[in-house]
Amino acid sequence: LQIEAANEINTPPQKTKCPQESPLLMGAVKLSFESSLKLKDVEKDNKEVNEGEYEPSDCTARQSVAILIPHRNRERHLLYLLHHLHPFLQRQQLHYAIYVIQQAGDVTFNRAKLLNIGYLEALKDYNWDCFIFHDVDLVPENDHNLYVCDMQPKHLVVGRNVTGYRLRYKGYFGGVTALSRDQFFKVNGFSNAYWGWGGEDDDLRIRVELQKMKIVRPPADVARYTMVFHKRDSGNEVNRDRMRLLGRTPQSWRKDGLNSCSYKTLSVERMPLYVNVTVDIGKPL
Ligand code: UD2
Ligand code: MN
Repeated sequence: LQIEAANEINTPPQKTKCPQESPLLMGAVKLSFESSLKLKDVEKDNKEVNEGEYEPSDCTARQSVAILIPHRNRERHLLYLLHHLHPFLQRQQLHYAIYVIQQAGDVTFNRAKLLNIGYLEALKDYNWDCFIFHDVDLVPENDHNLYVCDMQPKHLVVGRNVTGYRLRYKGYFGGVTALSRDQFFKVNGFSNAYWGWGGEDDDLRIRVELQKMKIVRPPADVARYTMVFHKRDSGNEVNRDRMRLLGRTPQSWRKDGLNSCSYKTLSVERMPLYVNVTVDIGKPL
């Protein structure tokens, strides 16, 4: 009797695994982009988020997911994304954290390198199962578009409002993708060599294909996004070298990627709704 009593006191209430399908999902939701929205409001709406991280209180999440957002000078887009993404991820009953990887200075933007850095830095906090590589301006419209990793690398953006919700081209792998820790490691991450706009997403597709992996996509009716309107940023001009770079990916991927990603971390700020990692990534050779 005494032993049983002791057990009752010492055993914490067992959380069971969250269900295969979350009961909290709502399907397609109406998105709002209010110009009056403030960071303080979004913080108030998301009190359960702690330094960008959240886990369900009543069950154990099936995956731990790091959301990586490359960023410079798109504060408004970031605010809209945080506003929608936190409740969206919570309805999916995930253990997650949001990382914003901020390129310091005004040298040409390098989305892919920032995402490599996000992967490396996030793994210093926790052994995340899954990584979502996420443009700052894309807001998911339907929470059945699950932010988890599959057996194969996953492309989550089949359609966007601005392109009539159709896949841009066969093999398109831009915008938002989900790769497990191992899948991303296996392809040596992104190339670090793409400065400016374009090509880095196709390069990652080639890496995935070289590993005999196959890109999967959710059904078109759920893999839908609204892209907040924007023009091409200054400092992110079209990369004229991208076709040449894409031609040599099969030769270069082993030595250009996670294993050659050099940078200087300038700060890691643990904000209420995200971890802000500011980095000096150098400049094009
Ligand atoms: C497309 C792809 C994107 C990437 C890009 C080419 C889609 C939906 N997206 O985006 O994934 O492959 O082409 O590089 O197809 N950013 C900043 N500040 C800047 C510049 C870029 O924060 O000054 C970040 C931000 O997260 C942005 C992303 O980089 O969403 C991609 O840049 P973009 O939105 O200007 O390019 P876009 O929409 O053509
Ligand atoms: Mn965009």
